Amino acid sequence: MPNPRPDDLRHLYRLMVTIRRFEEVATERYLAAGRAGQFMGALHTYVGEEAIAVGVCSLLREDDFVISTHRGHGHCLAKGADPGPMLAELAGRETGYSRGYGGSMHIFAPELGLLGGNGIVGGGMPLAAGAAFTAQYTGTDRVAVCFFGDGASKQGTFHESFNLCALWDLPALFVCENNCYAATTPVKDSCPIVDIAEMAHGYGCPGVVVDGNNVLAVRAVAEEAIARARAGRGPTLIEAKTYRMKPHCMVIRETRDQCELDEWAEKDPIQRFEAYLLEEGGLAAEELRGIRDEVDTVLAAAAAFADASPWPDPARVMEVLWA
Ligand SMILES: Cc1ncc(C[n+]2csc(CCOP(=O)(O)OP(=O)(O)O)c2C)c(N)n1
Ligand SMILES: [Mg+2]
Repeated sequence: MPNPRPDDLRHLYRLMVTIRRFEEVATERYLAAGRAGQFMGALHTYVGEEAIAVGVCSLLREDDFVISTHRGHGHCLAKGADPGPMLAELAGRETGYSRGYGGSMHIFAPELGLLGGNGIVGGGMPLAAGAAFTAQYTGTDRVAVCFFGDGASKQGTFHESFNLCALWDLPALFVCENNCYAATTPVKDSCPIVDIAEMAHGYGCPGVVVDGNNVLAVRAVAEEAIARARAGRGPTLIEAKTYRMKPHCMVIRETRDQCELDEWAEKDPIQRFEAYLLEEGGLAAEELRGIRDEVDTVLAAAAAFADASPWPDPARVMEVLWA
């Protein structure tokens, strides 16, 4: 894969910073709501995993499908979602992507190819197989990307869905975000093999391990897998090794060892990409600061938009959102 152009590098950086800052703003707002006696539902942040969604989604077209998870804000933003309606959804407002009915785990924007987050671990995989089937059956070269966690790879849905995609050469990409834990369960306590990617070989498909904290490495493996899917050669399983830098969600206290947290903090995907951009990408520190400032401005406007938005009308609660 040729080195990305400076414009591509800026785009990747902006997206990664947008995801990080979105999660920070969402966390602040969640805590503030709690102090005010309101509960905003679940909030699982993607801090530390930004390189995966950005590396993969930056290669997708708008008409490609993305099937997300309970930890899905990064997937949505990387696929082109607007932080305003996203924060509005988190706040339960009418202007949210799911009209405020879904919250953090149910951001759904079919116009962007986003087929939703999912509160059911492993629930997205059959949807991804269905989307990939649709792409093939209707004679398009669209692809379906299914993000899921290491924990979800132990669900039957993974095996059923991957098997079908392999059998019918469906244009799917399964991206396992192995962040070392499923809630508080370490992956070594639930998985008999070191590399989840190996599971693809049982279905005669490529399974690739990649450093999930390196956006350019993720992009390189995703490019090959997407090309394979578009060419009608079937699915690939990418296992992106990463780490979530925050607790599982807002209501579970940190259980992980501090040394381990410190070790992974050294591999922060944004800091690593910044170092690359400055040393090899030809971008200046001032330019990166400018991008971060722009992202802050966008997120401040998004929060103001959410706060100024109306609550959903209870009289319309039974209306079908998407026919
Ligand atoms: C079918 C099902 N089982 C259990 C849960 C509770 N639960 C929510 S998130 C989670 C951990 C999922 O781990 P993983 O797939 O590795 O994703 P991560 O949270 O690490 O991103 C669990 C067990 C659930 N939501 N759905
Ligand atoms: Mg996990």
